[in-house]
Amino acid sequence: AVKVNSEKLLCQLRDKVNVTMIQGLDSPFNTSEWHNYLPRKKLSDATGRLGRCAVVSSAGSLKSSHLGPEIDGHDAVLRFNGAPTKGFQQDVGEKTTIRLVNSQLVTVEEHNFLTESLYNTGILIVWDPAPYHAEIHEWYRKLDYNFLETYKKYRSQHPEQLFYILNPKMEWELWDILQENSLEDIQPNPPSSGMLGIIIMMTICDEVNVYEFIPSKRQTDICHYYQKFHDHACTMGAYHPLMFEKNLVKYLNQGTDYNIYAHGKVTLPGFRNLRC
Ligand code: NCC
Repeated sequence: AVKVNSEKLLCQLRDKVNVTMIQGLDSPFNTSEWHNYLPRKKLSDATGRLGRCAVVSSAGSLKSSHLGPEIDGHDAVLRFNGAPTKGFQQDVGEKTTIRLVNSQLVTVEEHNFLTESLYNTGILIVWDPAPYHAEIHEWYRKLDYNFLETYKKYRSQHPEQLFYILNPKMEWELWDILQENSLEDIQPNPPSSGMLGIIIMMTICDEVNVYEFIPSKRQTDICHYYQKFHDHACTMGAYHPLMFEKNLVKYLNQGTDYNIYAHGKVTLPGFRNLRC
């Protein structure tokens, strides 16, 4: 149950959720050392104005979807964490314009973030769970995963690849809207990479097609399309308020219910096309 109409909700998202990347002016990143690591170009300048964009969830229901060509037909494609394309092109395509990764993936060594070639394509954005409405300073002192050393190393090794740090303000601005529009109390944890990625794309694209965030008829307990691991929580949520995110996205869908059923596809407008 969402409390306002979908046009209003879209306007709330546009006006209340600030999608920005950490910049050299943001204290405590305003040092000469950090100045060399953080990209100088704004994300929107780097990508240019994008028309149709795709967001590809990592859900197991992408398996056997044959959505690859349709996904690659977009101007830009956003993927998450360690989701591969090699070997899965038929179902998920091969274009990667932006990859949004969480700080755990960057930090925990078993993920091989520094050596896996998967990460060398496209623009990277990393995010880290921040304390509720924390200022950048407080977050910096209490990082959920201390990813900054690995970030610097990666930047030194791949200076030409754009690699942003998401301003953590966004997490809780978005969470507040999820909470305001829900009749139940939501767990006080930041939204999933999936939901953050959808909002990022809505700020830089005219139209965003999201695949298998809302599950199709292929819904499965298999967590990821690229692994054999089963866990119902991957789709329904445990730590992240995934159910609430999905209710909201379903509510905002401008496509048909058939597209959800058949392709797990939701169509959302870019923020710049709204009349608020
Ligand atoms: O699994 P994960 O997410 O990398 O998936 C990316 C996004 O796709 C959507 N998704 C995924 C699986 C599924 N069955 N249904 C879905 O809708 C979600 O929106 C999800 O956000 C994350 O959000 O960053 C997350 O990351 C993983 C893990 O850290 C990374 O894959 C790196 O290994 C988390 N899993 C664990 O920590 C065990 C997951 O909770 C959230």
